[in-house]
Amino acid sequence: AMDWTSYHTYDEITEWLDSLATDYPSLCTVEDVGTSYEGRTMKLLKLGTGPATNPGIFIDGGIHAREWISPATVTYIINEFVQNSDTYADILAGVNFYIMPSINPDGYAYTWSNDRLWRKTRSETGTPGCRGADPNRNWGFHWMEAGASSNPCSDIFAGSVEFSEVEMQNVRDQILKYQDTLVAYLTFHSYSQLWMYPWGYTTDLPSDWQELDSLAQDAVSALTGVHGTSYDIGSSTNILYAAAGGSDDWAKGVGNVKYSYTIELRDTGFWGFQLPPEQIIPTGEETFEALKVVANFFLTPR
Ligand code: 0X9
Ligand code: ZN
Repeated sequence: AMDWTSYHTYDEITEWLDSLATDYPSLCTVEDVGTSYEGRTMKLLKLGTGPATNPGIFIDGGIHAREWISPATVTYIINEFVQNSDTYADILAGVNFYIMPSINPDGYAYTWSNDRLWRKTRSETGTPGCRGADPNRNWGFHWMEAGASSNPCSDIFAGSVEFSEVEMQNVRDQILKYQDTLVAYLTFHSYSQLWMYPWGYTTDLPSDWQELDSLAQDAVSALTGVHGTSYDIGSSTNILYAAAGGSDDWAKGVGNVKYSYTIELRDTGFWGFQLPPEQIIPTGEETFEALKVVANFFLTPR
């Protein structure tokens, strides 16, 4: 059974998603959206009670294999909505969530079986002993222009071509499928406690950055209000580093999703990627408050 007092394997997460669709058919559905390089099934959960024309929020987690708090937080969010659907009836009736908690299944499985700190996918590169591309350097918008490597042995290897990684093709195709309704794209990483918006390929800011900044400020205020956790806000190049080929830049630049955010969850480096499981619930609680602010922002007044 699922819980948020420990981390869970890819298979456990996948089976839990299927069980939700069986147990709460009026709230959510699950769809197979493709297969990973090593053959794992990738799933997307649709959550919401309103029409398909409602504003959509796309959420993913686990793009970097070792960032375990990300799938744990995304599943926490799903569970919170499903278990308290009466409390959140307005949100669920007014926006649709399209959620993929673990979009690098092979890498994630490898962090359980072989190397806890693996980051990339697990595809063959042609260089023996050097597998995988950085899935967050692989997206086809200003690909390879900054902070990415053409060396297959590098942890920031961008891939042989843009969208070389089948897992990112699968996520891209889902964003395109719901593109007409999507108002926000949230991708969860760790760590550093940052709420970032584009661009990641340049120090330039998008023309509408003040709107993205303003919503981020409101979301982070709510987050900090729960346990006092502090976050920095800004464009990813300006507050972290330049890195092209990220999913956030593609969602905004090609997918045309206005409010595109990369959220670096807890902590600021004491535990780093190996955040103790005791912090899953508090991280989930504060992140959920931030997500509610985002969702309420898009609720059609009625
Ligand atoms: O480098 C990354 O992909 C992200 N940081 S992490 O430590 N989780 O690897 C930040 C990505 C920010 N967005 C872009 N650079 N587009
Ligand atoms: Zn990451």
